[in-house]
Amino acid sequence: MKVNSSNNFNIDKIRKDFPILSRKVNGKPLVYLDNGATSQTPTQVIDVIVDYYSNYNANIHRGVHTLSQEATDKYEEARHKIQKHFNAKHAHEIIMTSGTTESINLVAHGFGSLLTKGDEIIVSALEHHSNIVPWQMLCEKTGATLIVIPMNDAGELVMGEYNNLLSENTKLVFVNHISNALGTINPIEEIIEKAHQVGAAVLVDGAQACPHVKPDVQALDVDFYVASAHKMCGPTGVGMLYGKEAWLNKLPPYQGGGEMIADVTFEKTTYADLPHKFEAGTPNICGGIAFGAAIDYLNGIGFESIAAYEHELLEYATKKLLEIEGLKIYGTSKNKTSVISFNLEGIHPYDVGTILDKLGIAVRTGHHCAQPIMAYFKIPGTIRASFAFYNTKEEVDVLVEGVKKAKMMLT
Ligand code: 7TS
Repeated sequence: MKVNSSNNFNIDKIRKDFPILSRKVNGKPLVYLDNGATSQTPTQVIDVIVDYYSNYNANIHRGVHTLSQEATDKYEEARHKIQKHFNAKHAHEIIMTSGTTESINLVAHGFGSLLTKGDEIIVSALEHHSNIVPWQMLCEKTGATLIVIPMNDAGELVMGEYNNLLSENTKLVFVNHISNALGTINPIEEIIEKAHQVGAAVLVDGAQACPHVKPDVQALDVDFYVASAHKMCGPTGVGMLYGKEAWLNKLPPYQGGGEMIADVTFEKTTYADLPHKFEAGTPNICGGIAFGAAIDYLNGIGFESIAAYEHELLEYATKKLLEIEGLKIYGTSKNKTSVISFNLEGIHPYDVGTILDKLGIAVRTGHHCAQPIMAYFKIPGTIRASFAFYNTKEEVDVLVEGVKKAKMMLT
């Protein structure tokens, strides 16, 4: 049995937790390297989903009956797990959402009533579209201006420029923790500290970071932090927004409806306390509970072990891929996670992705919802292999052979 150098990391045992990893695609063993898009789900989480629908499926926060109470208890237990995982001060600072995109839109909507003409929002050149478009919409609505921290050829933010962009007009800084397209880990500690010096709030998008690291929102002193369960071995359609209590109290509700009210008359409605003020309607109850189970699962493996193992995979894959002539990697920061975006000279990424799929290898090709990054490099897109802790060096070898084959077929 192989035991990795990282403590207690038993890759054979871990892979057995993921039933999907033993399926075949196009007659070949699946090599799943599209974890940046969505992660796979372990039996421990699948069992929780089956248990919910088999035993206590009911609406929450409203029934006196046993099933509703059981579902409510489990759902709130999941919120507490998320609170503990991110080290939020209060459970009511965790808002359950449908995912990162909704979390960002919730905050952007809230700032609609706080910003005016002349205010500035800073985003980074490394953002996913879901981190650009809501702020553009907010600027259109409020007259605020969107300003961008530039990047360099390694795919790193130019921090000197960031310092120059900050001013008393800066009201909000928005940056992802880790870039989905390049894997760059951004210096969020410094970004948060500098933004606070001019009185701006900071929202960090942790969608790509949370599968790899365990953020401590109090130590970071971040104002908002967002993530999606489906990139953390949980189900799709559920995610979280952490917000400092004071900020969440300041922002208006995002959606009106059931569950988010204290009192309703036709003349006036008063809103429920946190977190319910932001949780209108029936949520993804099963998803929320499964999100808690996914967090338990990841912590059971341990983030230090995950990071150490994934770093080995990254180094191994980078070295092997660079041996292929004409292969260029985009995103070469020393500070990056297990994502490799690359192209073969003169070959469209889509064509490579199609051949890899025939070989059972799942990668993402295209602009990765980060068109400004592709524009910077003047390319239509990349082939992106994004590794998780359940991938292996043998799978990297299959990828490398697949890329060689694709190159041969396409040149
Ligand atoms: N922010 C980042 C940094 C992301 O990578 C993604 C999804 C999102 C936000 C949106 O997350 P959602 O769960 O609300 O959809 N990124 C990707 C990707 O890289 N490939 O597919 C989805």
